[in-house]
Order: sequence, then C-alpha cells, then structure tokens
Amino acid sequence: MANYRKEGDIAVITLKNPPVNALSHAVRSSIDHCLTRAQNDNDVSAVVLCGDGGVFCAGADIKEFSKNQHRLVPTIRDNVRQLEASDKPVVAAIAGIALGGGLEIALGCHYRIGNVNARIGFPEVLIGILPAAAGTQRLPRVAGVANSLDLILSGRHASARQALKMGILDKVVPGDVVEAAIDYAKSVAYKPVSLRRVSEMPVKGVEKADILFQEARKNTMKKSRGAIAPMNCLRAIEAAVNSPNYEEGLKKESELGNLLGTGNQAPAMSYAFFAERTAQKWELPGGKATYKSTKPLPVKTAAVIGCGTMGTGITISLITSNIPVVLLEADKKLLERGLKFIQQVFARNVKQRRMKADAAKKLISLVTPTLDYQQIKDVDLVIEAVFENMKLKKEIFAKLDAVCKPSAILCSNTSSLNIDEMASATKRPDKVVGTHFFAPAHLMKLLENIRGKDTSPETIATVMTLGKTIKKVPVLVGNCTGFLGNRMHWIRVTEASFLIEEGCLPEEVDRVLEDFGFPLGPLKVSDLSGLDVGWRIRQSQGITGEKVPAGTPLRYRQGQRYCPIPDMLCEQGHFGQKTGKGYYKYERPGAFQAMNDPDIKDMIVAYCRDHNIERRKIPYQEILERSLYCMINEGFKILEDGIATRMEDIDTIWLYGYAWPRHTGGPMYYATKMVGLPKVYERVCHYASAHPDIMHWQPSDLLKKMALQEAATSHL
Ligand code: 3H9
Repeated sequence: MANYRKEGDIAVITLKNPPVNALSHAVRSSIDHCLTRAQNDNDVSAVVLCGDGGVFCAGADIKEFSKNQHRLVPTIRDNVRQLEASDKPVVAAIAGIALGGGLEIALGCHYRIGNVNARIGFPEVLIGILPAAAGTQRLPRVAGVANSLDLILSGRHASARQALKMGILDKVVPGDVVEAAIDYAKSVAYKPVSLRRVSEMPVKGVEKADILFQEARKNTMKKSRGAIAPMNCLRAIEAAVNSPNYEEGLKKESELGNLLGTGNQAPAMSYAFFAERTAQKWELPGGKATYKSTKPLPVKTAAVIGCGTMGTGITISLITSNIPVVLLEADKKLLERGLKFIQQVFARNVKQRRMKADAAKKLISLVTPTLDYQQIKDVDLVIEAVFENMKLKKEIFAKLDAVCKPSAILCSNTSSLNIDEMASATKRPDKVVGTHFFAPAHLMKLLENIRGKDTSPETIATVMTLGKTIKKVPVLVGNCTGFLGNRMHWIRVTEASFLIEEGCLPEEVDRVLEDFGFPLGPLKVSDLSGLDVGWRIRQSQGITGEKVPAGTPLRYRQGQRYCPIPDMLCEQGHFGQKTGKGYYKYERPGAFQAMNDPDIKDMIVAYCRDHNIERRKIPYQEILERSLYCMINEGFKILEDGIATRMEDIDTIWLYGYAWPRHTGGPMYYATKMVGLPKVYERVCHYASAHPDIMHWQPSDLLKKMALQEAATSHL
C-alpha cells in the first residue's frame, strides 16, 4: 500500500495502490506507519513522498464514501497533520497527478517538486464535496485567495507550470521527479521546517479577498444551478480568510464538508463519476462480447465525409488527437468554408492562449481537403457526416464500400436514422457502425456509438476506443429511431408541446426545468438545435401538413395525440435561433439570448381558442413530473428493448449529451435513488390514465416490475 525504502539517509515512501494510488484506508494507514518509521530512524535526515506507476495520487478512494470508510482513522487529514508535524523535512515528488486528497497530502509536505507533465487540482466540487482534508485552508496560504477560488470552484487541473507560478510547486523538473526530490531532500535535510509548515503561514492575497468573494459568489450562484457544493467550497475558502486562526478555519471546513457528505448530491455525483467509466466497459446483450474480450483495430488515419457543422467539428476532434483526416466534400465552396471554420477555431484557441500558434498550425496541417473519393481509399476509418437523408447516406455508403480498403470501418454520424439500412448498401455490414457526435462536435464530450444488427465486436471496440482517444465519453447503444438520447429527448419535447397546448407558455415549461438544474429548458434546446430538423423528419414520415378544421379540440395522428404547434411555428419560418425566432425571439438570427415572445403567446392562445381547447393553469409540480417522468419511463423501455444494457449508459448519455444536472446523477439514478421507483411508477400510471391518448405514458413493464419489487421490499 505504501513502500518504504532508504536512499542513503533519505527515506522514500512510495504510495502503491494501482491504477491511481487512491488513498484507501490501507494506504492512509501505511503512510502513517512509514512516516513513524522514518521519524524513529536516527539515520534518516529527510523524507520523500512519491507515487508508484508514474502517478502521485488521485485523492481519496471515492469507492469508500458510500461505506463511510473514508472516516476511519487515520483520515487524510490525519496524514496531512502528521506530514506537517514531522521535524524531518518531507518533500513531495509529484509525477502524473496530484488531485484532491493527493494534493492535500502534498500540501502537508514541506516542499513540493513536480514533473513537467504533472497536473494538479481539487476536483472535489465535481463529485459534490469539498477538499475537506484541509485543502480549503491550506491552498489559500500557499497559492492565495484568487488561485484557490479558481482551482477549488472549477475543479480544473492546473499544469505543472501554472502550479509553479501559483506557488503550489517549489520546483518543476523535466526528468525523473523522484531522483530530483531525493537530491532536493538532501539539500534541505538539516534545515528547520517551521517556516515551511503551511498551517503556520498567513493566507495570501487577503487585500482583494472581499471583491474576489463577491464576484465568485455571483458567478457561483449563476452557474451552480442547484448544486450545493460550489457554494460550500466558496464558504470554506472564506473561512480561511475570516477565521481567527487555522484551527477555527478547519472547524468550519469540517462543518461545511459534513453538510455535503450527508446530503444526497454527493452520492449522485460519485455515481456519475463511476457511471461514465462503467459505460465505457461495453458489453453486448447477453455478454456475447465485451470490452475485455475484444481487441480494437488501430485508427491511424481517418476520413470525414461532409464539411458542414458536424463534419468540421468531428475533424477538429480527430486532428486535435493527432489523427490525420482526409476531409471530403462534394461542393468546393463548402469545402473552403469548412476549412476556414477549422482555421478559425484554432486561431481562437491560440488567441485565448489554449495552444501555441505553431502547435495549431501543425494540427491544421493534418487535414487533407479533397473532392475526390480516391483520396480516402487507404484510411482506417471513415465518418460520414452529411445531412439526414437516407437515400443520400445509402449512396455514400455504397461508394465508400467500393473505394475504401476492406479493413476500413464505415461510420455514420446520423442522429436518428437506421444504421442497418445504411449497412445494407455495403458488402461489409460488420464494419458499419453509428458514431453520433453532438453539436458542436469539437466541444461536446458525448459520443453515442450505435451497433447495428451485424456490427462486429471488433468494430464496436474500435469506435469505443477511438472515443476515448479523442477525449470523448463513448457510450454504446442499440439501433432504433433516435437511438437512446434522441428517443428520450423527443418524448420530453413532445410532452412540452402538450403542456403548451393545455395551458403553459414556453417560458413556463423551460423555467421549471431550468430550476431543476438544466442550463436550458427543452424548448430553448429545440430553438438551439433548429425546429426545422424535427419538422422535416415528420414531413418525411407524412405526419404533418394536414389542416385541422377549426373547432376540432385536439389533433390525432395514427391514433395518438399530436400537437401541431411545432409545425405551425415552422410553417411561419420560426426555425429557432438560426432564424432569430422559434419558441422565443432573438435579437438577430444566430443570437443566443432567448426573449419571451408575445406573438408566440398570441399564436398559442388563438390556436387553443380556434380549436376549443380550454387552457388551464398547470401546477409547477405537474410540469416537472410530466417533463421528467415521461422520459424516465422511456428510459426503462429502452432497457427493456435492449437498446441500453445498463442504467449507467442512459445516465451518462444524458449527463454529457443533454446537460442533465450532475448533482441528480442522471435520469435513471434520479428516479431510482432520489425519487424512488414506486412513486415514479405511481405518477406515470396517473398520467397514463389522465392522458390515455398519449402513448408514451403507457408504463414500462420493467419500471412496473422494479417499482413493485421495491415497494414489496420496503414493506418487509
Ligand atoms: C477527495 O480526495 C476528498 C478529499 O479532499 C477529502 C476527503 C476527506 N478513487 O478515469 P480513469 C479509478 S475526493 C477511486 O479511467 P484516466 C477509476 O474509477 C477525490 N477510484 O483514468 C478507474 O477505475 P476502473 C478527488 C478512482 O487516466 C481507474 O481509476 N479526486 C479514483 O482517464 C482509472 O481512472 C478525484 O476526484 C479515486 N479517486 O483519469 C479524481 N480516481 O479502471 C477522480 C480514479 O475500474 N479521478 N479511479 O474503471 C479522475 O479524475 C481520473 O480518474 C484521473 C485518471 C484523472 C485520476
């Protein structure tokens, strides 16, 4: 758990808990023992603390939280105290990462040396807690208030260079950091450590603290959207400044930390952390193949077909991970426009100092633009990203099949169309797969990979691995209309249109969901992604355009209730943000800020009047339940159908593709752990009987089964 060895008179303590040296109880106990041994050994003059496997430490073992084992002594705080109290200088040798509790124990050491590639941070806020092993009290003493607010509230990782500038690291070295730390330890071996004890240092940057806190509070309130950890982190940093001494600050940190530790948001966010990782461990239904049993093919070169918003975003994602891309487009002007967009994105990155100009130039040079299919014949993988038209996509897949080398994998970026139909245009259906990126593709983390009926495990392994390589969160799903994400999203948008028809205004629906924690309500999201997209799909399915005689109360399509308001908007050119009008109005086409539109209100009210629909005031709770439970019910149907194999897959897709508020874990976690399935099922049944003409309210059998099971066990 932690190794002890001696290099001359330097004791070297190496944390050993692969893969990230998390501070489990066993590791913490080992640190305690090793440190005591070093203290008691008269031949030891100084100590180096490092991590095994090129990693210093990723912090507390998050798996211990649900079992409360993180409270067993010695705690991380005890480790920190013991490190600091040592009379012999302790030098932290940081390779790889020092995160959370890992950084806290480093701050317990008297000196910190990092490797050039080290990353440092306090990501606790992302799992709903705060750096409660004195991190909120010690960082401001080392790096100042402004840097502490930046790191602790964002959870971001700072580079070694940044950490050096902030004063967190004393030195950054290019080579072996342990060797460097041993040399450093020798040089400070007999120096007194009292001046190096962080708890005895004053907080830095207190002069401007009031203004910084004021600003941080304003931003945090705006951004946290119901998550309570960010504000508690902020209060803990304030306590470092305002408490009479270090110990009092620590008490406040404990109080705030305990509040988070006993609430329901931290477990939800820890679940989300592991759900993302579980989702990447894909398996086929029935365990026919798994990520463990299947080797991916190498992807050294790729091609992207189509130079629109998606194609260019995908290209940027690939080249950013050093995968050369042949970018193919049928239209020369579009190709030029796409290339210009790619250049602009990198130019912006350079301007914002996210990368150096020469690095950007090198990455842009990885794009080979072309109008000629012959240029893609040798690539390992192709991603088709043309617009959503099956006929066109099938033509392209037939062409790709004819041109590309036999081992090449053919992917489609479709957001809803049938992968098997595209595969049928080729002689290699085993190598056809869906890779659904989310717009903007170079920024959004989710990659929804869709397996067709013939897609081989090797092809699946390749696109799942590719997802990780290009720093996305890949999730594997089955093939159905809308796949997993859009199938659920469309249901919530449809339900929103029924709510509007019955009495809500768009802003009322959106406000409830924004209060719940979404950055944008479903109707603002529809405006953002373009109302015309769904309209064209409905038109192609022949379910729009029919005029309804005035006086007819509600409209039906194929026996189901159908709300024509979204179609009416499109008929009037309201395509959303891009046309400057949708459910909302915008200052100009493309502007982001949605404004309530009195004309929309008039249009909705007139429509209801003309069709004898009596509008009513819909209670807040009903809007919330109907908006969430309809899609949760669909989530259970998706599990039933085998489109997803685990709840974690659904939650990960919603967390990363649709900005589901992380502090509630995702739709399935929220339903299962926060609301309770018996209650969700009861409300779904209630809405099913209130709206027998809305098919999506028919309760899922799986939901029913699990709810009844839970109700039965809770009565035992
Ligand atoms: C804390 O420290 C609280 C204290 O302040 C106060 C306490 C009182 N614990 O992500 P990867 C596992 S809170 C347990 O795939 P990467 C992970 O599940 C903690 N397990 O690799 C995965 O397991 P598996 C603050 C952990 O290279 C494997 O390691 N720290 C932990 O893409 C590989 O992970 C954090 O929040 C952990 N702390 O990224 C850091 N960390 O192979 C959270 C990882 O079975 N961790 N695992 O699926 C991370 O951000 C990333 O995992 C890291 C590596 C950057 C470290």
